[in-house]
Amino acid sequence: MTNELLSSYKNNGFLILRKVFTKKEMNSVIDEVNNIFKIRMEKLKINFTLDNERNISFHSLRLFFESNPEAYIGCMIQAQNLFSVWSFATDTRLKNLLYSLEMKNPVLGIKPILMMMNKKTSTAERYWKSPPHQDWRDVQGSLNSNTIWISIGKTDADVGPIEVVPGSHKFGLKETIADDWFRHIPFDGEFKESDFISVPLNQGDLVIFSNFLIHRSGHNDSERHRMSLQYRYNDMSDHMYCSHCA
Ligand SMILES: O=C(O)CCC(=O)C(=O)O
Repeated sequence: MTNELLSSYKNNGFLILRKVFTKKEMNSVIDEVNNIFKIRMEKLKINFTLDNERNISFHSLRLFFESNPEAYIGCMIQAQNLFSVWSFATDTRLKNLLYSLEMKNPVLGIKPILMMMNKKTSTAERYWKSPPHQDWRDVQGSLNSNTIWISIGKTDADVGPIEVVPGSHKFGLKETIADDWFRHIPFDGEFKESDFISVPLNQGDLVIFSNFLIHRSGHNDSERHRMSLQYRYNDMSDHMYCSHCA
């Protein structure tokens, strides 16, 4: 990690790193997810077909969701338990990244998450689109806690990349309003709609951001799912966190 990248992370509250994971690694996650769906869909006699990029075809998934939303959601729950999803959480590349961003004793903040989001396979907006928020409000970890968001497939404008407000981690913890999702941060004069920037990523790229950074989901009602791996970390060396959590 160069000093330039470190100071960019400190100033902007996020850092984009390209090609951290290989296509092969990301495709193996896709294959594992496919397998979960395939097993369940075949039992339910729902046609399982792949598109030309190895994903389950959107048509197949939508048919599954519409005919049996409980089973679809069950598959998504099982996808959280995939070996690959958990193995990347402790990957040396991520550990080194955390150390180079000056985390001294990183620990996982919550369980690993795999998201596969699309408006057309969700029962409510809260399942595919998060409003402006800071992860710290929910996770309440160390002051230097962060989130690593890895793009499993291509996260381009069609699928609504994550959107961030550069520098907003310096605002501290913002007031929030309860909503259907959890709690959102209203526009309050300190930041506005046009401050959001979109973070498109290619397969295997990642964005790491401070858990105080204001961010939200982009819009995806395309015919593709937006797939990401998300890991949140705390630092046991943070005095405040250490004295509250252990
Ligand atoms: O992947 C996304 O769109 C954002 C998810 C998110 O912000 C969160 O879960 O905190």
